[in-house]
Amino acid sequence: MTEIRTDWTRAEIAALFDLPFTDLLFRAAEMHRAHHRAGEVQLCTLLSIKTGGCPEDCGYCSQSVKAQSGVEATKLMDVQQVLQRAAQAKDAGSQRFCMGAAWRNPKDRDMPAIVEIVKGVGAMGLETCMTLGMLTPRQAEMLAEAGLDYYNHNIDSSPEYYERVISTRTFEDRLETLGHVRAAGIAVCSGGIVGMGETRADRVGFVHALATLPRHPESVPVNALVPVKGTVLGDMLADTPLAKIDDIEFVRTVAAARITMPRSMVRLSAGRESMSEATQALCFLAGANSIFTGDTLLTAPNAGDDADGALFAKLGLVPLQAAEPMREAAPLVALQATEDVL
Ligand code: SAM
Ligand code: DTB
Ligand code: SF4
Repeated sequence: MTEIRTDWTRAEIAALFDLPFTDLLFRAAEMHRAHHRAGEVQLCTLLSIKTGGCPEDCGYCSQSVKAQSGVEATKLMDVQQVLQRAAQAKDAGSQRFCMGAAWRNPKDRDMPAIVEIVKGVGAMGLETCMTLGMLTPRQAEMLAEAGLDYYNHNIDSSPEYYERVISTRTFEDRLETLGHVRAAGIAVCSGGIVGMGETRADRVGFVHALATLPRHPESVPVNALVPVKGTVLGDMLADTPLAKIDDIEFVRTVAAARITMPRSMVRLSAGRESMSEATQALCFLAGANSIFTGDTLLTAPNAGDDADGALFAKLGLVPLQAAEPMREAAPLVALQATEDVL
């Protein structure tokens, strides 16, 4: 069995990135097969339960008050409405329901509704994940007591590049919240974004920061930047056509995450909509084993169930049969396109 290491050096991770592409893929695929059923991919659904008007200045985000993205600010959704959307996601075959709020941090007055939502979604037999911004230790405990399975809080990039993308909170702030989440006993979901104009060294630093946490995040989302007009990064990239992340480099990042964090679920997250089927297939070969399904992420478009059904059928992939901290078995039939396509 592979040794799970948290003492990776940047030089070792850089050496992985530098491998000939097929060697890197081979190693990642081997690691994937040693720890996971390689033909299975977890299906997760996202819902923005509180959209826009966020006081943070994350340069990629359509929901920041600093962005002129046209995203309208809303209040926290009604509990029953969220539960209805969770039920729809479950019917569509989703296994994890991830809820995001455009907050710097939840206010204590928001917590009773959040707790009710976690309990309600968990009772449906869905894995629950929330991303609400920074948490106090007490808020993390409240979420744990409500039965929250995962908390998503991304480190986003290398510590050095992070400061160039976000100024309203620090990398250390992010780590502090991750510490509170761990201490409360909630599984950690933390990853970041590739394609924000960072260098290879930043991508190495990003994987290194995650792979050297005291415990690896159970879930590692790797997003490709969705360039949104009106955001700092979206506008910057629009003026620099060559800045879009190279597909092979994106796959290399996924592979490095898989090799350094063998047991984690590596999620091919935002940006799939503009990725070719072949690139997505390479990501699955490189060890990605989780995706977001449905037409929308939080505010940006996503590939959609029909496209995913067709892709799964083409690639012979099936939804994950049973995820680790699952409360009860999820339905297996999700994306039915097999006959249509073959
Ligand atoms: N406000 C909370 C926070 O920042 O922790 C939760 C919501 S935030 C939208 C969740 C994550 O989505 C961010 O950390 C970032 O990694 C990712 N994200 C946001 N906008 C994105 C974009 N345009 N392209 C790719 N990923 C994005
Ligand atoms: C994550 O790493 N990616 C998801 C989830 N965690 C919350 C969010 C992606 C957001 C993409 C941009 C949008 O929809 O606005
Ligand atoms: Fe706010 Fe999260 Fe968007 Fe940053 S990424 S602006 S914290 S919603």
